[in-house]
Amino acid sequence: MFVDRIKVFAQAGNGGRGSVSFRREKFVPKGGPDGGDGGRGGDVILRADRHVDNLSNLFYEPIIKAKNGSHGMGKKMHGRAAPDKIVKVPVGTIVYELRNANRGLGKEERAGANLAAINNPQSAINDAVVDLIRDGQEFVLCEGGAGGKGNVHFKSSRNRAPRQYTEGDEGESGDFLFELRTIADAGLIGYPNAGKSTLLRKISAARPKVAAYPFTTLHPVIGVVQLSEYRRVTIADIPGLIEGAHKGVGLGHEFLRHITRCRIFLFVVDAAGSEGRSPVEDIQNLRRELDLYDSRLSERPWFIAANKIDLPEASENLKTLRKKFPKIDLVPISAAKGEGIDELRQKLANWLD
Ligand SMILES: Nc1nc2c(ncn2[C@@H]2O[C@H](COP(=O)(O)OP(=O)(O)OP(=O)(O)O)[C@@H](O)[C@H]2O)c(=O)[nH]1
Ligand SMILES: [Mg+2]
Repeated sequence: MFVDRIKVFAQAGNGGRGSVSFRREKFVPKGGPDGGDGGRGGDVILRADRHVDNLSNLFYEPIIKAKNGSHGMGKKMHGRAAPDKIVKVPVGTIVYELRNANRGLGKEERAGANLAAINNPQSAINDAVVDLIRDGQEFVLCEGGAGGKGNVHFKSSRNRAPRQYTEGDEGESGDFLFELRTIADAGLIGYPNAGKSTLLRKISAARPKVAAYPFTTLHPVIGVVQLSEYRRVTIADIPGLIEGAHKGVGLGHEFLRHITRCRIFLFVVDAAGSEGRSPVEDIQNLRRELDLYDSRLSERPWFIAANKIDLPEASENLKTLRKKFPKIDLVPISAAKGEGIDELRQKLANWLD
């Protein structure tokens, strides 16, 4: 299962209570207070891990809790600090705190607010708490409570047998929205069946499914392309887009956020027009969808991979494509037959420099 958006409740551990205790030993009358401090509650820590590719582990465990610190004990013994709870998330995870989280709402009200937040993230959530963009990057999402003080701290000249202590502090908690925005150098944009996944299989070790029906790819897949011994780039294959994708038609819109961080876009187009559409219009429509989704995306560098040139209809369309987009780098390829792939790899290196 691929999960790229999920609501999570996180709670750090509470600090342990301080202890009230008095030293009792043979030959030491009135030994004085010796109650130790409580231990610290565990933190909830997020760690970006490149081996994790989506948020599905949180789907089964949407409540993250760190343990409480132990209470203090006699003989000035401190309670044990609780271990931190470390949660691995994919690189590219953005965390938002949900508004109203934890603010005295009833259970149902809270559920309603959270649902609204998920359906309309812009309106109901606060700014991002953190954006985990590097492998190994850590972030303390909820801090554990400090331990309470034992009665040993409350001894004074006037009170030699204090019974005071303090409770441990409560650990931080909150409702959060975790959202994955894949990080890749290049994003493949195209209609369903254009051959995006076939291409990714050809140039990387990634194995997205390929089939002759639309919407074969149901979630983003990242491929690593080894350009040289020292140079590797990542490419994101996202589900096919169709007109209206920015409004949620097809599968497209849900996944467009995965290409918002790509440095370049590679438009993969069926140059043979094998489904009766014109490749030129395909590109124009796709460009419009990007623009409608987020106008900043249409300003990013883009290039064309004119696919399926093994089919005879492609040659005429290639000419029209070149005429229509004279300033845009175009590489004719056949992802299925492996033609033009070497040239495409070289161009990728140039484009990304
Ligand atoms: N003739 C020919 N067919 C190709 C070529 N590349 C891909 N195909 C075929 O086109 C169909 C769709 O390929 P996919 O790679 O699944 O297309 P996609 O763009 O990933 O499609 P979605 O995941 O549905 O968006 C498959 O039947 C492929 O075999 C090519 O270069 N030439
Ligand atoms: Mg595909």
